[in-house]
Amino acid sequence: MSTVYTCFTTDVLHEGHLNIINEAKKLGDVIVGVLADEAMIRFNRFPTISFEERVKLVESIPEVSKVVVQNDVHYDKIIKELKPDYVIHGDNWLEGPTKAIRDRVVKLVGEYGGEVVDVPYTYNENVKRTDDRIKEKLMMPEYRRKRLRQLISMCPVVKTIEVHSGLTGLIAEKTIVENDGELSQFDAMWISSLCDSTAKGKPDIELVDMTSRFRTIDDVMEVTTKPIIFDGDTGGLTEHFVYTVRSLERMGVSAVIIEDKTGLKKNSLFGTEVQQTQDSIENFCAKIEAGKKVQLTDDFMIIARIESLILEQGMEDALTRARAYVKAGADGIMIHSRKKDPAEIVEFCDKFRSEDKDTPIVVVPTSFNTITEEELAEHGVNIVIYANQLTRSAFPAMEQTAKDILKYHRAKEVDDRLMSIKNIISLIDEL
Ligand code: SPV
Ligand code: MG
Repeated sequence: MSTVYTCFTTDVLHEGHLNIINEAKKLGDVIVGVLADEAMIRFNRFPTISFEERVKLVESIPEVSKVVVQNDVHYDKIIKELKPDYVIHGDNWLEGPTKAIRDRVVKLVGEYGGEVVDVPYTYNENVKRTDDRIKEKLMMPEYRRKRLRQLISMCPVVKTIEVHSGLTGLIAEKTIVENDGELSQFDAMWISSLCDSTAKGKPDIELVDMTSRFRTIDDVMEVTTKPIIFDGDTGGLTEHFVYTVRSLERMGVSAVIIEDKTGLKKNSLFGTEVQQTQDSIENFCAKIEAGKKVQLTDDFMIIARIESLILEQGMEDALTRARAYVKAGADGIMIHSRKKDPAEIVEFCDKFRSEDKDTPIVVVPTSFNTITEEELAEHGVNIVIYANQLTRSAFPAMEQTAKDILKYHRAKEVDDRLMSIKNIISLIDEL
């Protein structure tokens, strides 16, 4: 009897999956791989039910003879173990980033005379409704909020990109690339105070008020499912911060990062070139404690950001503050630096990790941009935030277009570098 292998990356079975199983059954004994949690995340399919529940779901299909775990989006290990006569999949993997997965499967099964079977992908109203329902579920506050903690425990490093609108949210949500056979995408989104203010043409001095910042969060949430880390600046007065925590938590934001500065806050990348005052350890701890006290779920995180290296107060001061903030209840530590050389960040992470193995560390490698995510993770970093690169790439492109239209008195000369009208109108999903 021939064996047929297929892998499911889903939480809900619909007729498309059952069609694949039926086609598989015609070819032989059906073995189904259930993709493990971490691989589901890499694949942009964040699980809404547990791995065990997904296994049970597949086991309930009568035509399936055996269910196995597939740990990686690539089939290499499982194919080497099972040597199936056929690997069957929807023909949607003939193009796009998943083509790399298919190419590897074709090569592997070819080595022992196996075959890849591409079944026409089922796409109809029912299937679309099921897909939409999973997406809607992931958008709900209770799912989105806890997703950051889940990611921290499941991924070596949580890759986070700045967003400040529905459009940038869509880029964070949908961009997925295939690089040397590996799929890569962003895990989370950062609502930067710098970029949220810049998008409004305002300075990054806590001038854009919370109502407006919440409006940005809402715009992003309307069109995305990924978890949100909110840049809470100084958190403001402790008496105000507690309300911010409640609002963010209720909206489904996963974390707020507050920095230990007081008075008129300026952007950290100015460093000591402008007047900035660091808060006392005592005051800042009281703010963290107050925030933790009002929070209603265990999911929400208050992350304390240390400005000692930015304000040239030294490594010892940074470490002393980290210890105190964790003791006050901080769920994570963000350490910031504006040096080009990542050495002081690495030193902080190594020293902090030698005494605290668990508290998540967050970094924003804007200045120290030569160090890779993998290297940062080796030093104990859990979350890497690309805090302003989308804004900084969009601005010069728009400015150049404006200049050229003024120069040529028409838009023909700029047209080649623009997104086509067809693409821009199909960028946005319709319900
Ligand atoms: C932001 O993105 O607003 C930040 C990070 O706070 S930084 O601009 O580097 O201070
Ligand atoms: Mg900021």
